[in-house]
Amino acid sequence: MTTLLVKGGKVIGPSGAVDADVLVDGERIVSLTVPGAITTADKIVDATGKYVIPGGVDAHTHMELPFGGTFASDTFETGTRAAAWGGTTTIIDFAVQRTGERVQDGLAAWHAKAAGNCHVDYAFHQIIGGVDDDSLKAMDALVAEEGISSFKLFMAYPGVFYSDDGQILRAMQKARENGAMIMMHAENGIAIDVLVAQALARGETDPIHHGITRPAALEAEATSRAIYLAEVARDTPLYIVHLSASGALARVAEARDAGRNVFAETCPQYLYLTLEDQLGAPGFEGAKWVCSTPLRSKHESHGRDLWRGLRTNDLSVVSTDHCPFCFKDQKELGVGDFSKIPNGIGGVEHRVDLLYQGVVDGQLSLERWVETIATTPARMFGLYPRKGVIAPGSDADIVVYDPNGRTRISVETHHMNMDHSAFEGYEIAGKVDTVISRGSVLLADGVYGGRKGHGQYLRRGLSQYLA
Ligand code: DUC
Ligand code: ZN
Ligand code: ZN
Repeated sequence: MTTLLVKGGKVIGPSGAVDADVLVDGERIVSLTVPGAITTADKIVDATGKYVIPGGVDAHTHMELPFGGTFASDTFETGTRAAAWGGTTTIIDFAVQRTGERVQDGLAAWHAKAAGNCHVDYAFHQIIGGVDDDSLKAMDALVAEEGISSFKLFMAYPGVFYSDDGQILRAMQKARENGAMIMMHAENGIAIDVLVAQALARGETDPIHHGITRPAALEAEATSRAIYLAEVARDTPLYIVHLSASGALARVAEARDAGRNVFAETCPQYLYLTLEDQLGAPGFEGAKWVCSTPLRSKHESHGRDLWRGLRTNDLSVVSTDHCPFCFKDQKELGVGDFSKIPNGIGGVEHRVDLLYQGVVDGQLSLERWVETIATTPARMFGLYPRKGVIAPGSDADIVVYDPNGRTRISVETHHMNMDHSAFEGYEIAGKVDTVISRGSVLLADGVYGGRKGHGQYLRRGLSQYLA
């Protein structure tokens, strides 16, 4: 087998930073040694002056998601290639069961989209769009046979993905039996639809009204309800996706303080972007930032509280909710009616960099950066220690990160299949230098050497993060 040595770098792990060389044999890491102990290998990557971190694990992406009359614009091929460019070597995408469809058929459709097309390894969560006897039975089969141990339910989007409280409770009870994690889109969609209809009747059609009609209180209310329902289902593990607001965070923190198996992720857009500055951009421009949960007001405490939540582990994971739509022809479906703008922001390429900027800004330690972008998502969703850590026996998914490099985010240079960037012009004081996936060098010296079909489907176990 081919050996590869990553030498001279500072390896960042859960217990801190150590100067170590990393030896890879084939697809696996075989050892960490004192610097200079091994001098020969088939290939040598010089990481002197750089950080050596586990490949990023993005636990929330939507390649090719059908939504709002169109499809998310990244395929598994383009989206996983962009992920690789940005230092993410594992994605967990959401297979979709739409109301009226069999869960197994939705899953098979997702395998067909992804198989043979991915540049990095991939796994699936399953969206349950119709909780009934059949889909509940399917949940057992997916956990036992398919390596899918997490199920997303929606308290929003009535008529599309929405589950009512009784359906949610039934799915939670099922998860309590089979050990799965329930992932929740926590917004009160019934109340939101009333606010949307009232806004449109008043002629309020611009993109900013997407945010105004999805107030933070309705995220906090749904988060609280989900936490109570999970308690009734005998403390089913619950993971709140794309948490964006202080009130919802406070509900999660309370539950965690009480020792509950309640977790949450946030996304870079909620840490950096706001209702006023992006969603409120002049004319129809704000459509680029229409996503749900929405961007929040800069005049409230959300951004500051989310960074704090990442430090205190009330927020355990940073994912992207990567769901790109082009401005032309896709976002434009909502000209004159914000409710018809497809919901989603693309960012799978930028999460590792944007969170490193949090280290530079003093918001996160180096260890916490690695935990939130790689180690904890791997543990949360049953991929550890194969993924998320630099350790003997783990997959050789390694990123060399250059703290002296610079990254400028732009549609001109990104690799996602989008005609704009949600983070246009952002400058990061760091740079993804080298990306290795299962021992194969995908990116080095600015040259991409990955290929579609390299990425393999990962069967996941149960969460390894439970109290
Ligand atoms: N939110 C989005 O912004 N896009 C897709 C689905 C979702 O919940
Ligand atoms: Zn969602
Ligand atoms: Zn999502």
